[in-house]
Amino acid sequence: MIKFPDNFLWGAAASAPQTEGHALLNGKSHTTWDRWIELNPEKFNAGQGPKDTSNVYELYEADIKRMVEIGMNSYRTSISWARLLPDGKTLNKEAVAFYRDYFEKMNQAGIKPIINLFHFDMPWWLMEKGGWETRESVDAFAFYAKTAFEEFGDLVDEWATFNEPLVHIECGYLYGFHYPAIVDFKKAIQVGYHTLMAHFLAVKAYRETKQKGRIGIILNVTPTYARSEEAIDQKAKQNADLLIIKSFLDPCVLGTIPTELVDLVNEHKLTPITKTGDKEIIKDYPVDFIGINYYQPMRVQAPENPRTPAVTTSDLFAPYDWPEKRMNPYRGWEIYPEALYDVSLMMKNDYNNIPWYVSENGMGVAEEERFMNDKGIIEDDYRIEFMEDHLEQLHKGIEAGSNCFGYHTWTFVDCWSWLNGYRNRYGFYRVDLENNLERTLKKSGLWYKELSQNNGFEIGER
Ligand code: BGP
Repeated sequence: MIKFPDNFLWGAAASAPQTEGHALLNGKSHTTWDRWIELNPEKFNAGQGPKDTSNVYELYEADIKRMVEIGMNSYRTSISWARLLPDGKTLNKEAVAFYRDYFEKMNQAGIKPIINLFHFDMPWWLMEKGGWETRESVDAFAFYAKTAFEEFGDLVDEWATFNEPLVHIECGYLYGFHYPAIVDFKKAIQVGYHTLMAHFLAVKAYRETKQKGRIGIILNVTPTYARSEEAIDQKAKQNADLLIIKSFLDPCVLGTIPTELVDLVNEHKLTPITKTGDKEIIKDYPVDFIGINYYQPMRVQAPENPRTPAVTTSDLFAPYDWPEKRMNPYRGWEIYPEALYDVSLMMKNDYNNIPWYVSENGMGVAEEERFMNDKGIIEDDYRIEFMEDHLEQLHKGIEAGSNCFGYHTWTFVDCWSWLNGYRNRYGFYRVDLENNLERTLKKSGLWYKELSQNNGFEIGER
């Protein structure tokens, strides 16, 4: 039997844009997602957009009961910036009432809310001005963060500023999966820098408004694995570590942007515009904890024909396709639980053993109705196996002294996923799109209940 530390957080994560629905109702203004589907519906799987998400706006009370039913003691979701402050300045009273009731009901049910401020959902009014490309976005975000702390700080003890900031940077400015879907490395770095400063000004606002809880950031990082020990592959690893791992972890935890990263960015003529005083803010406002979303490892090799200055990240490090990899074929992601042990050690050894938790881990599978038994329950043993394998590695990391305080899965109820719509399902509860968004428990939900009740599980039982 492996046992996790006392008071371990067992729960799941989601986000406002992926669950709330009511995307253009109740005073909410457009985000980039709401606008993008109007402009380019063909980009979205089955034309499914944020309007079609699982209607938590109306169903949250019943959903909270479902959380309790499967033994969750915590839940992360986000506030929608465009709902709380539709024009960036004016408070939407209806949104305040909605979120207050949502968070209050969670607390009453013994579900600790962990509330995140930004999950890829840039308000359209700000995007029209350049979004994270402009410094204005940093101040606008700080105002939003301060408003959220003031409105909900009495109900929420755990806050996060951003979910996976690298994703809106890479997917929006390098890889084409998020609006504005352009390829511009220099803009990507500027967007990254402004995101980082927005994070810091939010933490500053948190400290200045003297909140009672903790604030952190959710990052998708793991150690990088290089193809070989050869110098060229190691150089690629070093570049990836700087851009993907250390770019946020170092300033957020250690209070500095690594000099090697500054040199790399300067060498490739990607230097962002900064402001006097930024360095001091970075030094003065470290986070209290880190959330780590982990799905797949990052494997790299030396790029074949790198350009200088680099035009995109593949000029600095190329993806490496490890021949021995195990795959989740639906999502196209490698399954490598061992990385959770490595990340535990990385947090312990390189980041002062700061408190951290697994803020997302899970397995997206398409057409899950194939696995439905005659009682209508989806027998998702693959998901249970996936999570047990990861938990075993995490447990090893905790035994080695890493300061991990919880494990959240992605996700609780099947949810909408950006361009992929409802193709891949991740939930402990199935959502029936044809039948009023009805939720049905999957086998993994029952397993999770047992896991959290026992605060552990029997290895090799299955
Ligand atoms: C993470 C995001 C989530 C979620 C998840 C699953 O990167 O934080 O928003 O979507 O990945 O990935 P996907 O939905 O792309 O299958």
